[in-house]
Amino acid sequence: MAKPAAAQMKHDMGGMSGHGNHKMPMTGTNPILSEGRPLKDLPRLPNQSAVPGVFKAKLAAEPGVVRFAEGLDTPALLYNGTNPVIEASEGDKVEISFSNGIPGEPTTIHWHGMPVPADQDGNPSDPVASGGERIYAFDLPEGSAASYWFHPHPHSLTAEQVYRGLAGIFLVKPKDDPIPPEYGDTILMLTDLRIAADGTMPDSTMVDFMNGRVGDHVLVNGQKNPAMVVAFGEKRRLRLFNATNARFLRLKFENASMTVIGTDGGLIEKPAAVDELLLTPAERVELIVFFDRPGAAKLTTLDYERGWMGPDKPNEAGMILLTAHVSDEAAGAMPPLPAKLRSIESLGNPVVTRRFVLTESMGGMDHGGISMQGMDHSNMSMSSDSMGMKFMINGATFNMNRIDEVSKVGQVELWEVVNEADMDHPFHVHGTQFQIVEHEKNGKISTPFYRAWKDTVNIVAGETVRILLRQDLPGPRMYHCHILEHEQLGMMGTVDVQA
Ligand SMILES: [Cu+2]
Repeated sequence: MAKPAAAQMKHDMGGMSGHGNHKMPMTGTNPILSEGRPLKDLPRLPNQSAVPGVFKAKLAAEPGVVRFAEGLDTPALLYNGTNPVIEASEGDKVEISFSNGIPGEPTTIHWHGMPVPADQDGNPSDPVASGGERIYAFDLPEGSAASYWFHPHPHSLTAEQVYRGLAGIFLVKPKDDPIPPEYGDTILMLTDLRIAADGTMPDSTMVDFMNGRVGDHVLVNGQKNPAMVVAFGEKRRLRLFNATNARFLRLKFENASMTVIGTDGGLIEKPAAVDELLLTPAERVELIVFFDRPGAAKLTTLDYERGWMGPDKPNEAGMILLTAHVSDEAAGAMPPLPAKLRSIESLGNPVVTRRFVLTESMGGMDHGGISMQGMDHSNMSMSSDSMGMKFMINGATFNMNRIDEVSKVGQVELWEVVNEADMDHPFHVHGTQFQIVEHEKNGKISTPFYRAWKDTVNIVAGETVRILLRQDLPGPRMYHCHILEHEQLGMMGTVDVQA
């Protein structure tokens, strides 16, 4: 029998303060999650405003209980008891009355990728205390239609609040959508669950802090390998959100064809057929999947080397995330996908160049020299700073009271992000969308296949990625690694955008 949620949460929340002797769940005793159930839609947050062009709702972050495995209650942190979807339109005014019902912890809501004012964007410097309330208010400008998401961003607590369940989807719809409505519009929110034999989520270990926390099960809308039924010849619009703390998802659709139509910041210019794609933490992709073969089409994972350190390297390949059963009955006539989806102008010539160098330090030892072989991980749950692991940008860990860069509203900048670490780091910038100019590794330069708006880009170990960006709203903005444990251990900085 599960303990009451609040008591359980309190117990679980103690894990990062260093009392540390929680055991890793034993292999073989892990709960089995049932597969193949019909794919559920995440619940929509109802609009409480009757005024056209206004979206108003209440959101509460609070402890709750989720049934992931048969007969087991999993204490979690949720928004209104779930992972809600907010759907609004370009031009709308948004007003979210937020309350923090998490016992003993501050939190914030960060509107990931959205062009919201800095003081409405849930910065760590704007916490909502436990029991406190605030209103997040912002307008959705023309051209902002995209697949965004939202999650907490409090100082030193983001990683834990997110893996315990706090995340939601924010869809901004365009006034005129070029994608045929016959394709539907399906949200697939990918999360990563680690669940112990008693149904609880174990505390993070040192390996989790090093690599980012990877779970036992990658879930879609909270379900393991859910099923959808499609007609032979049907085309479906699928929006994939990587809402995991640290999973690198190299994805393939077996027995169906994938075409990319959108990225973090909305539609790309022209559809781009792909065989596979890499979706790193916090990234989104919009796909048209063409079910052009009978049988079962499966969204599966392929192997990816992202520079794992220490033991417990997860097997990335061969997970089945979603199964589409293709019926024998042919779909009705499907309108074609337009050849042109939108225009994306280049941001133009930068007037400022900034350089950000990403490095790791493992407790004073050279990161290549640390040996994790044979370490007993029953005792590896400990406070993150006790091991002295650091993740840095330009040699410094995050300091909330320090401005690292000073910029100007409307100024086009070239950011050169250099990964001198041994792991990949997905780099995210708040408050705007950027354009990737090029990737450089070992002197070899490659340019993206298509122009796209992005707010998160994976920087492969040893690679330099150059991006163009412009902030249109003033105020302090964070930039950080979206492996949330790395963000927590310092891989974050602040750019102050001046009016
Ligand atoms: Cu990182």
